[in-house]
Amino acid sequence: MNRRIIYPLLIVPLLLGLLGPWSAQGAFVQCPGDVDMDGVSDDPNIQCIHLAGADGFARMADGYSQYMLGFGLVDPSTLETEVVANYTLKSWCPAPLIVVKEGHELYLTMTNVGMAVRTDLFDPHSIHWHGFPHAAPIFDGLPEPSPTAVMGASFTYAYFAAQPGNYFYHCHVEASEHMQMGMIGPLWVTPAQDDLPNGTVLAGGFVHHTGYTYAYNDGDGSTYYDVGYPVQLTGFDSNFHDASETIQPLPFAAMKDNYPMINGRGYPYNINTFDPDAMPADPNAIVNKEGFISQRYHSLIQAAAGDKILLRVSNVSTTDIWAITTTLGVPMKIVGRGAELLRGETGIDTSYEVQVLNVGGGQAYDVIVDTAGVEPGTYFLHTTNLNFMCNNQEERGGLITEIVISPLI
Ligand SMILES: [Cu+2]
Repeated sequence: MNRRIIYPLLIVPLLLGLLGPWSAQGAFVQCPGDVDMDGVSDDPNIQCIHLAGADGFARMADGYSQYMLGFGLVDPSTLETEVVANYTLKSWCPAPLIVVKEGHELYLTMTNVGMAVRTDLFDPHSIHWHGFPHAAPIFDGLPEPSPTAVMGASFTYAYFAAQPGNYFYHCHVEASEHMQMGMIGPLWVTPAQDDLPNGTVLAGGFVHHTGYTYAYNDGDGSTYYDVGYPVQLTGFDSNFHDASETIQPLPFAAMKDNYPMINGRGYPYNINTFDPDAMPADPNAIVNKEGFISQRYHSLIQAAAGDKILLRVSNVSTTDIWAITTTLGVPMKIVGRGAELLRGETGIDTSYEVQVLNVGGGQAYDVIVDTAGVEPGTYFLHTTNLNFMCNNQEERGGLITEIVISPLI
């Protein structure tokens, strides 16, 4: 069946899903192709993800405990009746990384499990896939044309991942508030070119081998990379977060990030590579005041000399433009912007190289750093906005991370 026919038909059963939570039976997950009912689709072209919209806490790199809102990842084996109870205060900072293959379908269920700290509030939440092409308004997450999940309710968003690229998603309800509070996560669509048959010769004579990965369907291997990393640039304004926690008027006009972060942690917390899933718990783990590991992604960039590093950069700050650079001594090659390969309509290569990349709020870039010729050692990726290399009053923190180049073995 043609997809144009499938999608209008899909909307009806998904809308019926809105009725589910009213029966107070707990979360309502819709995962097409889940034949054995384990929460995972048995159709290899369908990916199901269940997120909990919640409040919670994060640990700033100077030790300060910060109240936040966010999304947590729900284990698909969780009983629907236990999602609200088990995922209260389990928000992640940033929200879980979602990776989808081009051509696959993503069914993203979001259950609003309420706010344990702000029991006076009844805010709904939504998911907005920022930059998603051809979004159906009903799945776009804007509170005006789209449903939003009130506390206790679930909503399943359906997407066809037609276009590879570096995206992010966030709650669009009271967006400047809920985004400042932390409801933002990275979302990547990997290109079909990754799955070409071994030995396929691309333009210019580039030979694809099984396991090769690319940022885009470039047709010539120009976006090939060996290792890829998220670089989510953001910041928390602790005055705003504290006002939210203590039920004070929110200082929107005075919003000012004083905890700049990469992937939800300031430096040097962000180079701590503890395993968040280790059992027993990793003694180096960064835990929040609830004893929960909410900051699960480190930012230590590791590569072997000669590797091409793909940095999936996004700026999700509600207040700041960030500029980043590295001390590697090689330029950053910008191959993608706004989830689009940098090519003109005639196919002309419009990628470019910079030493400093300016990233505005809501922008996303695909950056390739070629370490050929770089001596093994430890280097820095950092902001050139010197005032943002801090964790509030503590200097030499914030928007800094390390790049470790190891010798080629
Ligand atoms: Cu929200």
